[in-house]
Amino acid sequence: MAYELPSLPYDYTALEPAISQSTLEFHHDKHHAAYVSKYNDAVKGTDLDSKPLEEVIKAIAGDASQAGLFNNAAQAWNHTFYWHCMKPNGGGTPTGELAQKIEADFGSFELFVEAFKNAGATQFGSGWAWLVLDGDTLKVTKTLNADNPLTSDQVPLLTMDVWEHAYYLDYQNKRPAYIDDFLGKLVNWNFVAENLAAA
Ligand code: MN3
Repeated sequence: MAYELPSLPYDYTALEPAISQSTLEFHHDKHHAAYVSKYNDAVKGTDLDSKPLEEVIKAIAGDASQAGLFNNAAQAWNHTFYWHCMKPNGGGTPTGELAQKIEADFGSFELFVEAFKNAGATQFGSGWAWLVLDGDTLKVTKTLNADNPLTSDQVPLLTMDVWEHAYYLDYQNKRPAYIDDFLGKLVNWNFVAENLAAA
């Protein structure tokens, strides 16, 4: 049961100028596609082949003998989730239950922003910044390389890719500028609110 590379939920030019068509073409059609393809090759013929991606990720997390399969499974999942975390004319502030929960758990939206920017900027090397629901509490976390919060029993609500391939064509070494645009112009708060409501 091959996992199919999902299409982007918007056009390749939809996030310009914050994220260029060229970045989305390389990031989705080359990087994400490669993770999916390598995952399918690695899972084929194993007893995990019939399982959904989330279950495979949870089943083999921390198993050093399955590191290759895990990395490609998690990167396939992370990227699909990441595309939905952005939208054209995104950014701004969340509303409703999500806004109240962020205020309650971080003190204010500004303090959440500070924590999320800090997580993205201080992830040394490649990885991801996340907003997760951990038990009943919202938390900001960061993970290295392919790791994701599903393996810590946390519910991912929002993620930002901070691998260089996510921003280098548009921002070169200026990761903080990419992070500012991600929060200010790209975040799809409706998607984040849906994830919280479903958690
Ligand atoms: Mn990436």
